[in-house]
Amino acid sequence: MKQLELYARMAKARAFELALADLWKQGLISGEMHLGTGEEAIAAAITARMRAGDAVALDHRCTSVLVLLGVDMAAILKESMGHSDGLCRGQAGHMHLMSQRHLAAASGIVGAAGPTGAGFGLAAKLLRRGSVAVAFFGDGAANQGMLLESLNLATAWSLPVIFVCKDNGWAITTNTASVTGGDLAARARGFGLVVQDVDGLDGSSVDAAAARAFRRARRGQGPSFIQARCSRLDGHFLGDPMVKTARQPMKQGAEVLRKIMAAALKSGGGSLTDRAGSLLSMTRLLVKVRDNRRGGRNDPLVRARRVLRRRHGTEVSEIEETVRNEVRDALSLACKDVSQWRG
Ligand SMILES: Cc1ncc(C[n+]2csc(CCOP(=O)(O)OP(=O)(O)O)c2C)c(N)n1
Ligand SMILES: [Mg+2]
Repeated sequence: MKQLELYARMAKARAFELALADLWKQGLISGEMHLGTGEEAIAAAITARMRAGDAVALDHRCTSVLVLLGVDMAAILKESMGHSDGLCRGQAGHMHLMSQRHLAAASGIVGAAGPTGAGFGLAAKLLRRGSVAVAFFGDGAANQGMLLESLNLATAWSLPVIFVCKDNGWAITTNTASVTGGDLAARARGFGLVVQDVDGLDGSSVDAAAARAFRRARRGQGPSFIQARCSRLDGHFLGDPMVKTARQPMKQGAEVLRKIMAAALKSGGGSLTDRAGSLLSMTRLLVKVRDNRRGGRNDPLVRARRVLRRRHGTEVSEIEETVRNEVRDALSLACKDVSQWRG
């Protein structure tokens, strides 16, 4: 059954990223850690339609897609920990993971998935007819010039590229609507792409859009743009202060409020009405952030489980057990090697 298959993929992606989060919390991964929690339905549905010869360009939230394409989980874990035996010999970290065998390349340069995806699309058109390139990027990236240039070339050259915009509404602390002129779907349509706007928290909706986009691309009918609306469940990075404030308003928010009130009482700057307005919009944003919590109503796994639970409860539990075991095995393999390496 398609929904169970999608759920199994989503659960695997989630279990893997929770393992990454654990390693990061233990201090075994240095630097920022960006998880794709909230994007699992998108990753699951799109990767399920990919086959050998298809290529994928990824952004800084790349691990779910790589895992679902079958990249070795222990190798990704080792890479994230900087192990010389990792997927990219410890040189890539978690944001620049690549696998030549899977034709997959990630970049932390926001918007880079556009040109990389278009390049993969050109290679598919010239060298591997019937193959497809997928470019995953965020709503923030959709305002980058190089991404817009890629949309243009993809239609001008009728490249078999599927541009997947994972629209979570944020670019770090910027509410992307506040810096986006017009709307992304209309913009992509303006470049001549076929556009679909879908609920990215629902695997079946993404799957239906993916079916159409892959069919077009494989038949040589040109590029598509899927705008998939999703959530950012763990903030921009792990330990995101905005998430901490939103989720523990009494603890964190009081301090923020104290500073804002102190600033409001000082003379100069905006009027009291302006400041009150800012405070109100900030509170609204924090409520939005609070609602997007893992395990909450905007969590795609919670939604999928709710649909499946009644009729397929046993299968759901089995799936969860299986993916937990797979990830645990990868984790113990990766960490065994790490302790040898560190010792
Ligand atoms: C060219 C470039 N500019 C800025 C940054 C800093 N930066 C990292 S992630 C990010 C936000 C990206 O937002 P979006 O594309 O919506 O992805 P999201 O983090 O929401 O998944 C920014 C601005 C960067 N890495 N590269
Ligand atoms: Mg975003």
